[in-house]
Amino acid sequence: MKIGIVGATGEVGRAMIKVLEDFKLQIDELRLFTSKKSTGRILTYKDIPIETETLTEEAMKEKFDFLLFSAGASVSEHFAPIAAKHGNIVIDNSSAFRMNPEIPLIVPEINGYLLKNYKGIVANPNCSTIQMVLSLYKIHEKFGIEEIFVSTYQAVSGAGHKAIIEMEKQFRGEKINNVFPKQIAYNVIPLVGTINEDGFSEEEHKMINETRKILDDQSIQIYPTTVRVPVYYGHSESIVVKTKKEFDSLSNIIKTLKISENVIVTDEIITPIEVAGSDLVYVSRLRTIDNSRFAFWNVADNIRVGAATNAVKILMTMAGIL
Ligand code: 11C
Repeated sequence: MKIGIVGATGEVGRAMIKVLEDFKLQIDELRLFTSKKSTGRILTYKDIPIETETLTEEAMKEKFDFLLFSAGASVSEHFAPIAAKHGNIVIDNSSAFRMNPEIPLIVPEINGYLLKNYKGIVANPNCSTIQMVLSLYKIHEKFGIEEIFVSTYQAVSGAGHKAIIEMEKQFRGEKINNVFPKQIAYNVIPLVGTINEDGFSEEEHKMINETRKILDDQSIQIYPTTVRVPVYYGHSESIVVKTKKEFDSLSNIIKTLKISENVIVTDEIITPIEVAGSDLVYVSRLRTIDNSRFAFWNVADNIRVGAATNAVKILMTMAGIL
């Protein structure tokens, strides 16, 4: 396979290289594209050094088996259609095409079947959405979800490498505030992304709209509050779900969660630092409120489960190896 990664030096781009290694794909050629600023850096794939090259329209017109994009929405908006027009499959981690009705928004375990015979641009969902729907898709299939109340505790890596640097500088006492609207070190910020006219943030809108599209159900009511916390890797979510059908007992919920692919249900208390580097979603603190409402704590690596691993699983689904 010939694969290209656009945005290769970013948090997600680097994780994509690592996930391709970990999943032991047969890759004949791996090309790493970046902005001019990051061109010429040496990254390694299976200990092989690869020099990053500048992203150009010409490069996107070459024939690739797959192009993985993670360089922000404006880069995707410009370059992904050029690549797709030239017959390439683009798996795009930005928000650029997610809500486009023509473009599939995919979590392979849930709706990978939509990729059968599909070519063109495929959208990879937002990190906080992916880990939530992975825990809930079987519950939705079995009991129907009416409402989801979710508060997130999102790691700084979700905002990119510069966000990590900003947090570290603040921990060292530097007064710097370029990425986040408030100090993140020793603090929490109840806003991820910009705020919309309706009072909900961009991240909250993503959780609402993307969940409905992936679960293919516009009737699900979702009430998110997205919060940034001073954690390096791993988003956590406190989730309360109301189902349409009664589930009778907690054991029915546990049984259903246990058949959800790549989800671990545990009695232990799971924290983000413990799941960094994992490709699984961890459900803990599970409890019922009544026969149609339950609550849990949902944790996953935002860069792997929430971005790179999902993108590589899309690739593997389309290549017929998953
Ligand atoms: C964060 N969820 O944690 C965001 C990052 O639409 O893919 C992911 C942005 C996106 O800041």
